[in-house]
Amino acid sequence: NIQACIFDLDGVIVDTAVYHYKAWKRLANGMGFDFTEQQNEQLKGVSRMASLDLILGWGNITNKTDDEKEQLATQKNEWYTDMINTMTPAEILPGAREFVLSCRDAGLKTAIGSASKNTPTILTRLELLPLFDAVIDGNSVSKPKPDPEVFTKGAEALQVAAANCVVFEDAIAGIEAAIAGGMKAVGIGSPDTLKQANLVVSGLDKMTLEMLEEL
Ligand code: B16
Ligand code: MG
Repeated sequence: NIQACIFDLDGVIVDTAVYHYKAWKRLANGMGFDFTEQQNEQLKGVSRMASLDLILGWGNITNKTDDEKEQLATQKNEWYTDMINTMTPAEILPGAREFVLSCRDAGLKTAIGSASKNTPTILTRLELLPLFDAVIDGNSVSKPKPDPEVFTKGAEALQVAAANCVVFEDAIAGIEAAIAGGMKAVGIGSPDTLKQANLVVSGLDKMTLEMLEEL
């Protein structure tokens, strides 16, 4: 009874996490500290300002005003957008384009549900915009994952009931958001991390339409 597939962007369709990491690392290094790739895992699916708060905490930096935080986030985003502005369709993760196309061929609706305000740029660079019936992103939601808002708005835009939607997510907060919204959740990554998901695969290249029927 699955009628719609809603895809997270970063970590599911494309690996922008490496670019986010480079930009945040440069920002942290400029303030005199560093953080690990493992800490970077905690930033996945987390909004820009919430990510900054986590990073400042790791550096024990407690004296930034809201204005200064705004400037830091803007600086990071400039470095980040410099990198994503040169992305090409070759950077689409294995099987992602093919799986979305097979969903559409089978008559399922497709949408993007991402925390990123850079979603339109990324989808344009990857030439993927025509593959989605709706795009809900960081520009159109007020409550970050694990709040289900981004996916609930996606289901509404597609005019499909939540129970008939499946969400594909690489972040724990994203899986929680899908479940909280009354949807099925497929984790992209490791079953040890994404415990709440109905099913976990290593990537969309391992996903088939038959697997949707068993959710
Ligand atoms: P931006 P997703 C998330 O995208 C990223 O995983 C997260 O690392 C990032 O901080 C967030 O978008 C906001 O991105 O700074 O571009 O608005 O995984 O929800 O597609
Ligand atoms: Mg993600």
